[in-house]
Amino acid sequence: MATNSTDTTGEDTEVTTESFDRAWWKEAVVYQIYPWSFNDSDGDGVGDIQGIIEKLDYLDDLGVDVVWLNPVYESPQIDNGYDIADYQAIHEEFGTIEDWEALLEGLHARDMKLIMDLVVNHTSSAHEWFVESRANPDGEYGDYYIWVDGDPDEYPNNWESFFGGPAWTYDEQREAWYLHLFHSEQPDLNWENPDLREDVYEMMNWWLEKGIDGFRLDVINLISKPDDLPDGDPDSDLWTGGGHYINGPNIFKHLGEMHDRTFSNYDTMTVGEMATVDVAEARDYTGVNGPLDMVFNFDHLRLDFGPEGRWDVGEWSLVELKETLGEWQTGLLSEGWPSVFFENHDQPRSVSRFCEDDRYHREAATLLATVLLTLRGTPYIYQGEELGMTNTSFESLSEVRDVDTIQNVREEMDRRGIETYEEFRDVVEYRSRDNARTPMQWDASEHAGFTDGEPWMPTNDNYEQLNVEEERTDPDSVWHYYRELIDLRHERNVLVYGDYKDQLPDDEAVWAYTRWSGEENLLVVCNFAAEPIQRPNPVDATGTLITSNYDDAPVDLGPLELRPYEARVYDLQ
Ligand code: TEU
Repeated sequence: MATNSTDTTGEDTEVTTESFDRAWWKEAVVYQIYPWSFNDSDGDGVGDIQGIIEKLDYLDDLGVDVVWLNPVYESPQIDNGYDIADYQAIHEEFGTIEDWEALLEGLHARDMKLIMDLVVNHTSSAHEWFVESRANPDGEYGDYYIWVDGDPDEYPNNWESFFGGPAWTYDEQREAWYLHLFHSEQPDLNWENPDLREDVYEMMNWWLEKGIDGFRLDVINLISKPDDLPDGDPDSDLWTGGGHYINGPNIFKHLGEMHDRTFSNYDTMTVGEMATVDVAEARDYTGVNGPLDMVFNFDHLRLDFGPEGRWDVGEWSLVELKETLGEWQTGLLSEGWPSVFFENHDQPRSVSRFCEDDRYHREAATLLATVLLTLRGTPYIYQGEELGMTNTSFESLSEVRDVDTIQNVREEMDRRGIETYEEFRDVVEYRSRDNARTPMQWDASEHAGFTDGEPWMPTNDNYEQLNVEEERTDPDSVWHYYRELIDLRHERNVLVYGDYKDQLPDDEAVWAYTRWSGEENLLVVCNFAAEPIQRPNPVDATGTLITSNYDDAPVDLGPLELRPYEARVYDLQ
């Protein structure tokens, strides 16, 4: 972890674990901004940095502490910015470096911090390094990517791309294969090359010198590939080949070096996105000697995969969700630090996914807010989640913009013999990353106040009722509840650092957990069912209500009569 970023002036507590070392990034609430869809200031239909600047007071009012900005670097935008052509330039549609500097200044002036998205598993094929690399194998950049000579009719191995199809493309110019774990225009960098590593560190230090407060590191546990590039196991790997390069052979060496050469010299926070990672590995990544502050893991967001995988909808159960998230709550107690999130730009909207987004929309969205903001770890709110934004609909595949959905859906339909989009529509509408990418809903005016032009992607139909303006005037809204819970988290350190215990692990409808530290002891109770439910008091204690998503919840803790999606937080005596 970034050791010099840890403030060890923590209050005395009975527990003396490393996790009780205080740090600003443990106490922070993070808000994720997807620049494509946040706010368009110039009417071209695409969000931009000036648009974000216009909304800084909005973020300040909500009470968040850190902004994670999805990639804004120069890019052909095949994968909405995750294909970077120049790490040190801003994509023209988003603005200029001066705009970006004004954004950083505006955030810092409001005591908020900024973390940038670091995408260094791959670049765009338009990056100068790749252009040079394919043109000149013996030149300076010849070895910056993963090239394999060989027969153009024979793939170097059976690895699959995350976006469907083989992870290899034959390049006619260099007459060799190159690896791309994502799109063919996102070639993977060769982290075994020390010159590449130096260039990456130099670029990271350039951003750190500009005053940023950290990085979200894109698919960072994929960067180390074994030299011999062996075949993967199609039966046991989530992505064929993944067993060889997920947490690959030199991952700790590379990340340790990166840590030492870059962010450990600054007061930063770092969060590594991990394709798959278990709790023990996460402890190694985020513990005392680990290179990162925290990781994103996706175990809880795979519970609803069907037998055919991600492009199949399966049944998830609350018992499994509690078990999965609970393991991360308790497993990173004495070492390491968890992150907590239900949404990001790659995931469907949580209220549509885990609850229901019509009848009890407000109750369901606030129930999820309660969990997000009262679990242990740093919470991440994705833009629009604070309104309870919902999944959208796609009449046909041509309405889908996301390259991951388009490629995977075509391949899956082919593989499974599904002939028409209609037959597959429910799955696409449930799972597509585009669900998270519809424009932010600011008000009831045309295109939800996101743009004066034609938006790059249509707004969700429900924007006239579900928008910031509406919710800010309604004291009972999802937005106001988020604000209240963010305040509560800031006031009560037990919510940040306290221990976690599930009081009813086998209950199929109620999630009831305690959080305690020193003298403070809290109980959170959430009814995940769309109907009323009765339960005895889950703890042997009395308690006083702190907050609830129903305004007439009883003040004293006793036997529980919970209404649909009711959530309550109690102080225990
Ligand atoms: O995501 C990695 C990744 O695994 C997703 O693409 C995946 O499709 C999703 O999590 C569902 O499992 C990161 C970025 O967040 C994503 O937007 C990029 O497309 C991807 O890396 C490539 O840079």
